[in-house]
Amino acid sequence: KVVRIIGVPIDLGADRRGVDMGPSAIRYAGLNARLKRLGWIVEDYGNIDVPVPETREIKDKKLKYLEEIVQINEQLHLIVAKAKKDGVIPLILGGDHSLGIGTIAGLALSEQSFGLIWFDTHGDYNTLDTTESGNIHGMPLAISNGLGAPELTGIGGNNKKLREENTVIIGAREMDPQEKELLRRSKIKVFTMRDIDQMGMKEVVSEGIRIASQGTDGIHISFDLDVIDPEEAPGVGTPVPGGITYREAHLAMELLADSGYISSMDVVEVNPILDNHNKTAKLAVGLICSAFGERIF
Ligand code: DIR
Ligand code: MN
Ligand code: MN
Ligand code: MN
Repeated sequence: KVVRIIGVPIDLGADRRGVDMGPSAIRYAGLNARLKRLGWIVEDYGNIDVPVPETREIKDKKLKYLEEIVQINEQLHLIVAKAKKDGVIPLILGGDHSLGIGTIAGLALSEQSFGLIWFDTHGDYNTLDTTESGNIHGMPLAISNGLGAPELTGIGGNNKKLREENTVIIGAREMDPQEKELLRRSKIKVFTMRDIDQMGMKEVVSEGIRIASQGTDGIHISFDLDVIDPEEAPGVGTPVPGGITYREAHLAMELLADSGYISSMDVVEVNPILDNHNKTAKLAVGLICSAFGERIF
């Protein structure tokens, strides 16, 4: 029972500065001690080296900071692959969601297969052709599915790294028009906020677990804190009203923990600059603990 924490203080994938402080805020909220109390052996790898935007320039407005993001995800994918090889659970702290590219590329190098549950307001399924912002944090799911800039899809080998039929998005409520079209043409299962309203979180997550676990060795959770309503999680890169509640988020993590399928996790987009006394980082720690087996009673 070993969890290896890997911090990725990156904010090159998004316009808003501040998510680079996410790993620090999450550790400050007591992550390591709480995981230890749950009986986990915690190996903190520290943070990956990430360049500061002010020291770089944007070369391509459709793929901002491409070179830097490639270099960071090259590092990350090797560290994640090593964690899998060592038989520990990688827990990646962001940073913006562009780090999802490196995590998944690393997981794909492992002999163990995985399904994916992507908790997010957004589809993160933009490509070079569909992006309106040029921000790479809006692209990691598409990149992992082999769509987009070859410099990014090529990390860890030029393959499609996920199985569409084992991939699920939960909590979607804001997508770009062309991104939506592209996602519709995939086999990825999208549960929107409306689905959660109608079916309830329990049904949505149970169905998500069924899809992601079918024929796979485990489930990777990629959790963008912006999926939670900004009332509860104000400190995120891009707050959007109408998100899931504090309780729904915990229920989702508890059901995933009960399933026994969790094999890796990203927790991304915590922005301490927009936060209220580290509320969002504290919530992130609580959710990680629920995912790692903490129970109310
Ligand atoms: C938007 C926003 N779809 C983009 N994406 C965000 O920039 O591509 N993802 N905020 O988390
Ligand atoms: Mn995201
Ligand atoms: Mn998002
Ligand atoms: Mn994002």
